Amino acid sequence: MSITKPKKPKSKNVQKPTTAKVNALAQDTTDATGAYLTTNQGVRINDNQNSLKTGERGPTLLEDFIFREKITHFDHERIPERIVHARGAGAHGYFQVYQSMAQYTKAKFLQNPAVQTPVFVRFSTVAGSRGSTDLARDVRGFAVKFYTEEGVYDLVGNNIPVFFIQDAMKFPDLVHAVKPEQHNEIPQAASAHDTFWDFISLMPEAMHMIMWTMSDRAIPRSYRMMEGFGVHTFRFINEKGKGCFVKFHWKPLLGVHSVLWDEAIKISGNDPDFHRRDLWEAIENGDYPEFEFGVQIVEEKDEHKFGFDLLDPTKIIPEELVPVQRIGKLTLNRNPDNFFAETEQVAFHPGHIVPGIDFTNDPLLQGRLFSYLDTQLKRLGGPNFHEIPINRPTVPVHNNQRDGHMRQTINKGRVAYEPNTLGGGCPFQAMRSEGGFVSHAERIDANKVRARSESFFDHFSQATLFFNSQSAPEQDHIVNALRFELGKVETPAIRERMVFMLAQVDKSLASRVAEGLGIGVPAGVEGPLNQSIPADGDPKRFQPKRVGKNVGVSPALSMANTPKDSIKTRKVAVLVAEGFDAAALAAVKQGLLNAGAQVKLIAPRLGQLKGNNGEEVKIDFSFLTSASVLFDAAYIPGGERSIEALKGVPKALHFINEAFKHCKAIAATGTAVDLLQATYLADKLKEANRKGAVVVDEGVVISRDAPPAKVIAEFIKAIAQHRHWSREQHDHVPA
Ligand code: HDE
Repeated sequence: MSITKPKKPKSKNVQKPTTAKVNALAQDTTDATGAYLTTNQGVRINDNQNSLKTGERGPTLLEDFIFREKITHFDHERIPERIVHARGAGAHGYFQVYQSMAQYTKAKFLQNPAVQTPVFVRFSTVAGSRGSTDLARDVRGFAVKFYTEEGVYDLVGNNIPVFFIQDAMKFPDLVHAVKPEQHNEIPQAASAHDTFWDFISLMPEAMHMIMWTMSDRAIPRSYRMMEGFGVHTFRFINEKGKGCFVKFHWKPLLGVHSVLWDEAIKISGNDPDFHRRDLWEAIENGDYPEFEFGVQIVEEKDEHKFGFDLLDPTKIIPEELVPVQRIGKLTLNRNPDNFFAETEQVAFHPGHIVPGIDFTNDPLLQGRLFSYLDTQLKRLGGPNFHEIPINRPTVPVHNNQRDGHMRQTINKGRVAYEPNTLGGGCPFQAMRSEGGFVSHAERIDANKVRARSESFFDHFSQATLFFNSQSAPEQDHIVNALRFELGKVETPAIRERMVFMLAQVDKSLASRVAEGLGIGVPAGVEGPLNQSIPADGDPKRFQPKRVGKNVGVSPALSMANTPKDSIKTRKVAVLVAEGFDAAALAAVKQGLLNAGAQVKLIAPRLGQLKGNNGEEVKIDFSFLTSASVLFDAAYIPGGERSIEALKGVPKALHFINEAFKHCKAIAATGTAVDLLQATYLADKLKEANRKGAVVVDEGVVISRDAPPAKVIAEFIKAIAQHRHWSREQHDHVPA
């Protein structure tokens, strides 16, 4: 067999990059330019197949600098993964403010609506390793790097507005508890195990966060459909030096949506990259994810007017108390060119702030300010991680920091100190009026203590507020999540202590979880309720205290109230076999595409299939390479041969039953109605045979002979609802 040798590019065809095009660090011209293989020193390689040996059968020589460079680089291809938030996906984009926020902050990127500030965003899970599933029940990281004209600003937030702990001192304990257990490194990317619940059951301050992580918020449908929060209270500082408190929010324009737990575990097997792929594909398709930037502003004089402490990261400011003002928009419009160079090496740090933004004394935030710099030193190998392209500010850096591992900058001249005369005094300090950063001069007059303020001790009111604010299906899902998680706990005493803790949040919640675990709600627990107490601390003082009895309801906390007016980017599966009703498929597909959805054809096999008009269509997935859990809705067009064929495909029936079980919109037209007879939707068919009828029943749209327009309109309405939870009450599908 002869192998044709690729032609060497003629030198005139080789594109020589112009100086202007060359980014100093992007020296690595890509394959297509006809470049030669070189060492990292630029020496051209003649033999990339054989190492240097003493004779053909002899030992390899230490002298082989080409081999040694290649293998050494390979050996070091993996850097330590992030200890938390290891699994993530990133995207580039830009941020634009809607109107000047000068009244509150002097931050330049929040002044001029005409300015687009470049950003890089990284979404992540927390507990799992880099290769773990996207659909773990977990908090999602939502970290935004703004490359502002005043330097880099990082807003390193989560998709849940509160945190498990109040003081950074407890973070290593929390993470050790949730990570795989130390003796056998099990389970991966899951909180459903003894050590996590052991720790949580002793820490009442975690209960508010637990309500969120056990809710569907912890299994989002997409990174594009979740909120983001700065969590801590920060400060805005205006030109006059006046400060106010601020909480940051990201509101997805597609609404806030989640999947069911049963789907999450099935998606994890079918497509562990589900969220990463979803983000990537949306951007490739031009469906740019958009999030509005929201702020809740509290004047300094109002610091103590709430029943909780603004510095306590286990508390929200209910939106009904302080409305979220939407002040700008984030658009993600470009995928990274290289996952490692950008998404993996990006280094976020809550301490990267710009003039106009400042910290508060939230003890969790204060601890983070140390941790993130420290972690980058280890993870990225030294103090020069800011020189990695993704981490570089878009404005010049001038300082007297020098040397260290992997230094890229070649600092010229003799001066690396300040003050100096030999360097003309440069670089100079910047006056406040020149954009010099000045910390907010908060007055502090206090003793040096290790302590926690009693204003932090109401651990249950907002947990109750969250639970009370959920719709009935959302509450059911929390109960089921806790039954699952605690059901995986092996130590009975931990389950009991947790159920007792839940009883402090809501009695019905505790008794429903207890019932699922086959235990009662204990009347008390051994030892104080809160066991996170200093050695000399008085357990009585550390007991949780509820402030006020009636916590009320906050509608903004329920995903049931999220906007449901669009099917943009939703994925609709169309189930077909040879002989499908081509006219119906074409009409419904066009209707869905016009509304912004995506349509994929699924059939018993891949390749091309003929419709009943003889025309061929390309099949996107076979039943083997796809699953209902990867879609938002399903449509089955008629066509006698197609339906007869699908009746004999168990996976097709399973697909429909499973989509039905997961409360998704389903439409069927023409003879497809007969296929539904063999599924759990059979109940919905009674009316379907009436001439011209369109049955619309809890997200199921069926018609034997109605005009397509009618079906399409109803189907679109049904998909926009995201899910039809009422079905959970009566349709019990063993799929
Ligand atoms: Fe983090 N966190 N964290 N965290 N965190 C890290 O920094 C830490 C906390 C968050 O996509 C680490 O670069 C401490 C709250 C995100 O690269 C590390 C404490 C919130 C990301 C670290 C917290 C976050 C991290 C690991 C308690 C929401 C991923 C790798 C005091 C407001 C950023 C790294 C990315 C990453 C420490 C708590 C968000 C070890 C000590 C609260 C989104 O430095």
